Amino acid sequence: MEALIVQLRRLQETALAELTKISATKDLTNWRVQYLGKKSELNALSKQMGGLRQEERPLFGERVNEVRNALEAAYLERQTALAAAEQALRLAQETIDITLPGRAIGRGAIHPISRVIQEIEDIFLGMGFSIVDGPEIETDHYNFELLNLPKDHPARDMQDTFYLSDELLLRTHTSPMQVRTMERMQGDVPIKVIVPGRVYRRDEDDATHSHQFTQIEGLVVGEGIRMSDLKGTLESFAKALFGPEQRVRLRPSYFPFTEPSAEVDLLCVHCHGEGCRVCKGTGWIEILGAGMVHPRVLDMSGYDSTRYSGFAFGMGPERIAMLRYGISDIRLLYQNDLRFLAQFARA
Ligand code: 2NL
Repeated sequence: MEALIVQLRRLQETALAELTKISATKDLTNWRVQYLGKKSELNALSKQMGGLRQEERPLFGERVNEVRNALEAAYLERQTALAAAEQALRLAQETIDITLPGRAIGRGAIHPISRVIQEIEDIFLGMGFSIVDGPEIETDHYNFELLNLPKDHPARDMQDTFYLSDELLLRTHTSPMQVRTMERMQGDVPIKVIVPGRVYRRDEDDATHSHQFTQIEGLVVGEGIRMSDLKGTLESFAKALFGPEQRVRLRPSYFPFTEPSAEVDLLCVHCHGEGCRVCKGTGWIEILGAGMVHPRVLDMSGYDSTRYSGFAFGMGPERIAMLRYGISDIRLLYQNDLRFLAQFARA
């Protein structure tokens, strides 16, 4: 009995000493099998109870239970501690550094040409105009013929054209869409439209010319429409676009599709009339071409020119964008260089 008790104590000491060395859950399982399993030394010792005397058995049994309970308690404690340590390690490894700055997503900007077009559209919508658009591939008929530019007309040389075939071409102005609008309206009045869109001319590209650019044209047709209506409309437009101090000045000019025709100047947006580099000292800058719709154009589109009259105008959003934002080279508007475009992003 004494020897067995000593063996039990030694067993407990060894087992607990081994347990403290364990640092992985897999080794912990092996330990439990070794010291608490069916084939453990503890089990073997407890079976020796049969060889003891009757009165010794309760005490020995009590000792065996004490050792078993001690080992089981130590096992559970170690298991809890190991699980906690392993979880802490996993959490530490899986930590995300939320202080690391994210990758910024660049904010886009509206292209300066689009911005100018939107602004001009808003102004004319406010004056009761409608916006129409149409095809960039047009027929010679709509692009030239119906605009009083017959095949032998010298003004056709002014607009060197990209022809796709004898009859098809890339439109050289947005006027064909205004002619189509008059046709669609079948003699009804009033017509008040603006037509924004891309147009094409065979030109060498340089700082102020592009073979492809945008245009906004306007057309008003009704009874009793006069030159003063044209001037008043463009004056309201100029004030809305460049401020209430703006003024317009008409100079005689020539377009095949208007008579009379005029170049329309605005007070220089840079020096406001003083004279500077931008306006070449004149105090005025040309911004539009305009005129009273030629009687032949009205008649060809189904509006009796003895009863109806109208005015029309055309302008280039590129030129307005360049004046407004101080852009010196028109090509910057087409190259889509992000360093240029990003300057038009709103905060
Ligand atoms: C310019 C000049 C202009 C028109 C466009 C037009 C259209 C019809 C009838 C008569 Cl359907 N005229 N358009 C008239 C005068 C000038 O544009 O310098 N554009 C950039």
